[in-house]
Amino acid sequence: MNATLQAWVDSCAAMTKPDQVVWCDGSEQENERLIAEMVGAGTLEPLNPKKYPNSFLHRSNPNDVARTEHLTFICPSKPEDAGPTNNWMAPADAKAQLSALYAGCMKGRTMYVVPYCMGPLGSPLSKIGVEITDSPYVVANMRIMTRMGQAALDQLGGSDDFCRGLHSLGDLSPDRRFICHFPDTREIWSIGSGYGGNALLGKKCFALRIASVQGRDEMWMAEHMLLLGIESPEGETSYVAAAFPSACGKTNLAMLVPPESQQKQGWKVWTIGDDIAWMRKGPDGRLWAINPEAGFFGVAPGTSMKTNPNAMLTFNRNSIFTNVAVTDDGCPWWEGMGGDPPAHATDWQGRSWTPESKDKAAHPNSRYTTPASQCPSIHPKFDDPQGVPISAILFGGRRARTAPLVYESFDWNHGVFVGSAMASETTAAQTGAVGVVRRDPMAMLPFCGYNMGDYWKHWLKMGEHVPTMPKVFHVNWFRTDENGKFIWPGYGENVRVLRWIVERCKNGKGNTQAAETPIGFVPHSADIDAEGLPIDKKTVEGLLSVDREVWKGEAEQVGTFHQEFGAKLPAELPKQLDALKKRLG
Ligand code: GTP
Ligand code: SPV
Ligand code: MN
Repeated sequence: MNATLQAWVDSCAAMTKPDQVVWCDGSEQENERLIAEMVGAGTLEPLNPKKYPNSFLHRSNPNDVARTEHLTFICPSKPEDAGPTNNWMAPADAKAQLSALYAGCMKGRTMYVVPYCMGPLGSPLSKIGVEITDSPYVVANMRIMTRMGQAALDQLGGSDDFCRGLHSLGDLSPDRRFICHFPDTREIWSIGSGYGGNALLGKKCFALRIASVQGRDEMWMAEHMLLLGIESPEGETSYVAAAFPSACGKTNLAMLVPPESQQKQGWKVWTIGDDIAWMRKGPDGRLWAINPEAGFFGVAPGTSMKTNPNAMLTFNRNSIFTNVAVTDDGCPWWEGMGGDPPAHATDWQGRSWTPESKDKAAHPNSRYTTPASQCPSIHPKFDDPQGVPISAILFGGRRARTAPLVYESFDWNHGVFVGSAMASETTAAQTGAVGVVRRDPMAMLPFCGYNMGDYWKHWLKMGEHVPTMPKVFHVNWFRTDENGKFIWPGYGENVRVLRWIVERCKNGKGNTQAAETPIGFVPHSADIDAEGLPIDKKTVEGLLSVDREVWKGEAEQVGTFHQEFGAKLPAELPKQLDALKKRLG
C-alpha cells in the first residue's frame, strides 16, 4: 500500500463523507458492475446491441455540456504566475471556498478512487494520476481514456509522484462549479460539473494544465496537439504534430483517409493521437512525442462515413455517447452523420424530435468516448514507450479570411511567433458565444497552466535545447467565400497539404518549391497536387493568397495582444513582430 496515496484518499473521504470508498482496478467485471448500476439508475441507456454492441448513451444536465472557462482557475501563490489569460485565485482562498462545497458532498454516494497512467505503461515519458470522483460515468470514461486501474497503481509503487485530482458532481449548479488547479502541489479540485474536460481530470486538467508546468520545470512540452504519421508511396513515414483549438479539426486530421486519387498513388495516414501530445528531446537530438491518452473524446456532429470513416469504425462498439440524439431503433444520431435524417428520434435532452423540429437533435458539442485501440488507422507505435520523432508542427484555426491554406515559418523562433499570434473563431466546445475571433496561442489559451509569456519563453528555450527541431507551419481549412461557405473541401483532401509539408521537411531535398511572402513560405499552386480535386486551380491560388492590407491589421492586433503580457513577454516576440511589419511594408 502506498502510504501517501492512502493518507490523501482518507483526507478526501473525511471531507466529503461518502457512504463507501471503492478502489478501481480497471477490470472487466468492475466495469460491467458499474455499467449495470448506471443503467439501473438511468445514467446510461444501452444502445442497439447489434449495431453498437456494449455501447451506451449518457445525457448530461443541460446546463453542463461543455468546458466552462470562466469557472476554471489556475492557483499558484503569485497571480503573475497565472498570467493575464488565466483566472487566478490564491491557493488558500480557493481551498477554503471549495472545502465548504466539498464538505459532506458525497453523503449517500460512493467515492471511487481511480489510479491512471497518462502515456504508455512503462514509458519514461508517462506520468501517474489518481482521480477521486463520485461519478461512475467519470470512472467509465476514464477507463476508456487512460490506462486505468491496477496497472497504474503498480507503476506508481510507493512513489508520491502522482497528480492528485479530487472531483465531485456536487449539485451540478453552475453557481457552485469550480475547476481549480494548484500547479505548485500538482493538485486539481473540480466540483459541480460532470462534463468531459471539467470532470475527466486526466485530460485537460492534468495532461495539459498541470503537465505544462511540469514540462516547463523538466524541459519538455505538454501540448494541445494531435499526432499522425503520413506514409509516402516509398513506404517512408513522417510524423506530424498539430495544434488546433477545440473543435477545429484535430480528430479529423489525425484519422484522415486520403481520397481515392491519393490512395492510388500510395499515400496513407496513421493515427497516434487526436488531442494531446507530450514531447521531449530524444537521444538523436530530435523532438519525440507520445500520446498520453488511451481513447478519443471526439466531437460527434459532422462525423460521417464521408468525413471521418475511421472514427465511425472506431466507436461502433464499446463506446459511450454523450448528448447525441438516439433513433427509435437505439442508434446514436447527430447532424452531419450522412444519409437522410430519421423520421423520428429522441433528442439530446430526451425530447421527441422530427426533422421539422426547430432545435438540433444532438448538442453541437455532443461527443463519443471510444478506445484508440479500435481505430482502423491506429499506428503500431501508438503504444511505443519511446513515442515517434516529429518532423513538422502545425498551427491552425478557423479563420474566414486572413490566413492562407498553408504557410511555413522561416525558422523555429519565427514559428514560435506564428503560434503566439494564432487566432480562431470560438466553437461550441466551451460555453459562451460561438464564431467570435479570439487569440488562442498554440491552441493553449484555455489549457496553459502558467503565464503564457513564460510559456513562450519555454518554447524559445526548447528551440535551443533540442538540436533538430521540427519545421513549423500554419494551416487554415476554414476560409469562406462571400456566401460564408468553406472554399477548401477539407477532410481527406487535407492530405494534399500534408504532402507539401513533409516534402518541405526534407530540407531542400524535397520536390516542392515555395514563394517567399511577408508572413512565410507559401506553396506555388502547382505544388499542391490537384488531381481529382473538386475545386479549380484559380480557387487554389485564391486560397494561397496573402493580402498585405489585411495582414497589416492583423499585425496591429497581435501587437496589442502581446502587450497584455508586459514584462513577461519575451523580447524575441516584439522583434519578430517588427520584422513582420517591415516585410509587409
Ligand atoms: P476537440 O475534441 O474539441 O479538441 O476538437 P478537434 O480539434 O478534435 O475537432 P474535430 O476534428 O472534432 O472537428 C470539429 C468540427 O470541425 C467537426 O464538426 C468537423 O466536422 C469539422 N471539421 C474538421 N475538419 C474539417 C475540415 O477539414 N474542413 C471543414 N470544413 N470542417 C472540418
Ligand atoms: C476540447 O474542448 O478541447 C476537448 C474536449 O477536447 S474536453 O475534454 O472537454 O476538453
Ligand atoms: Mn481538445
